Amino acid sequence: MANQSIINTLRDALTQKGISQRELAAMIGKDEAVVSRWLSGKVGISKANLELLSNVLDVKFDSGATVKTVKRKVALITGITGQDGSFLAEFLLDKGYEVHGIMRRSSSFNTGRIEHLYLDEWVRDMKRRRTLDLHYGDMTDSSSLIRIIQMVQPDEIYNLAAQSHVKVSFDCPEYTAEADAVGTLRLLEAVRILGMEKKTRIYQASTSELFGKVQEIPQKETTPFYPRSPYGVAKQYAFWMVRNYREAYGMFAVNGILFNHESERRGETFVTRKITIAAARIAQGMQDKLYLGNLNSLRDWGYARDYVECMWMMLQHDTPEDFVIATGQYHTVREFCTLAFREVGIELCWKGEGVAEKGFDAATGRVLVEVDPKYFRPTEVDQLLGDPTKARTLLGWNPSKTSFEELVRLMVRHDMKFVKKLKVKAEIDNLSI
Ligand code: NDP
Ligand code: GDR
Repeated sequence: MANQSIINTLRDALTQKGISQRELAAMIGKDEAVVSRWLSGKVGISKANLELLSNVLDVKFDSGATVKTVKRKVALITGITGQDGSFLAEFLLDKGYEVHGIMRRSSSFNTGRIEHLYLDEWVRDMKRRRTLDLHYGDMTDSSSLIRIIQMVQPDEIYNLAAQSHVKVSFDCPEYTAEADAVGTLRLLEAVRILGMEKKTRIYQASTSELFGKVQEIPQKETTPFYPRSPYGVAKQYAFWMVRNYREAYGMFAVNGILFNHESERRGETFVTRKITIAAARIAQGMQDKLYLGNLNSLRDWGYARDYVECMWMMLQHDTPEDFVIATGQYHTVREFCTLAFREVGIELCWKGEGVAEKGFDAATGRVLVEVDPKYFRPTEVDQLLGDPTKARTLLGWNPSKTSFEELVRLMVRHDMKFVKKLKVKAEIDNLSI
């Protein structure tokens, strides 16, 4: 006869995970009748089969015959299709989390950054239980947020969804407020309406844009805010809402005040990726010139993969607190450009001032970079430099894991390959016409 506690625990695991006897049988390659006999206690389960069940169901066997279910932590990521969302999903899956993401409907696929995490498995067997699940929703739609949070019952929510482009926020200020400011309120309210204030920890993607016209250098957690764009103002509303819900309802809700972080997955209209793609295209003869806005702008640029780790660390901390996340070093847009072009073998030299400034290929004298005032912002954030001391001391986070030079290098190397593929594809398309 089988040990009753094993049977009970296996039954619980199947119920918790919503897996039928038939599905379990398919998952472990056995006949359904065998599983049925195990669960009815008519036959015992061998040690090898217990091990197999342990692996597929995430149940742990101790040295005695008892079995304890190890509940995976459940995380919900808004903005999972974005740069940070994709890195965070990878990070949490590696940590053994069950990960859910909210994606919005779009007329074409917007899941390019996360396809490697779910598509294979999904295409192979749609019935198989996945550790990454996507749900349609939108930060402008409370009902979708409530429905998803109720269904997923997350232990942790990472609110990364936003209209995140500062320049675009001047063109679409109302939508930016809806998604970035009121959207955050909708999320907080959803958790409160569902009575999950004590269960669910919330991370809010706050930003160095809160400091805007900086009131001190470097900026730290206590530096006063002075946002300079509809985006910055919307994020300031969200920042204070998170703090207010923490103080008013005792929620574990925290702000990560993250400075610019970039990667090979960065959106192509942000300045770093715009530069690395252009450098790669120019080097491969696919583009003549790069047009930029403010070359003097100073930013504290880090690597996105390093920053998502810190989001998680904030939610594992004993107390809910806000943290500045930055490298503590800054560079101009011009410096980023010089380094990126050097990486593809082009040495730039700069001549002229203001809108007349140009970047020349030192070897050929060809103009490769020019200023176009259309990329200027109505109000600019001239410089941002963060002080990550609190995160380093309290969380043990390492702000210098990836250097500025390494960041530029890894982005350019990625884009050289990326552009090469585009070039080959364009050549094949031309041949087939
Ligand atoms: P991205 O622009 O790459 O990603 C934004 C994500 O939000 C995308 O998944 C996007 O979906 C989604 N989204 C936009 N609007 C809505 C909406 N109305 N409802 C649901 N989802 C929506 O940003 P990052 O990954 O770079 O940044 C993540 C977060 O961190 C953002 O909130 C950003 O403001 C903030 N932040 C970013 C910093 C950075 O340097 N990267 C620094 C500080 C803060 P879709 O793919 O369909 O567009
Ligand atoms: P930012 O990033 O506004 O800091 O917001 P972005 O890369 O757009 O601009 C950085 C600086 O570069 C200057 N710049 C240009 N910017 C763009 N996009 N295109 C250009 O051609 C160009 N030329 C010069 C800008 O004026 C600016 O000073 C990012 C976003 O990820 C936000 O969501 C996030 O909150 C902040 O970083 C921290």
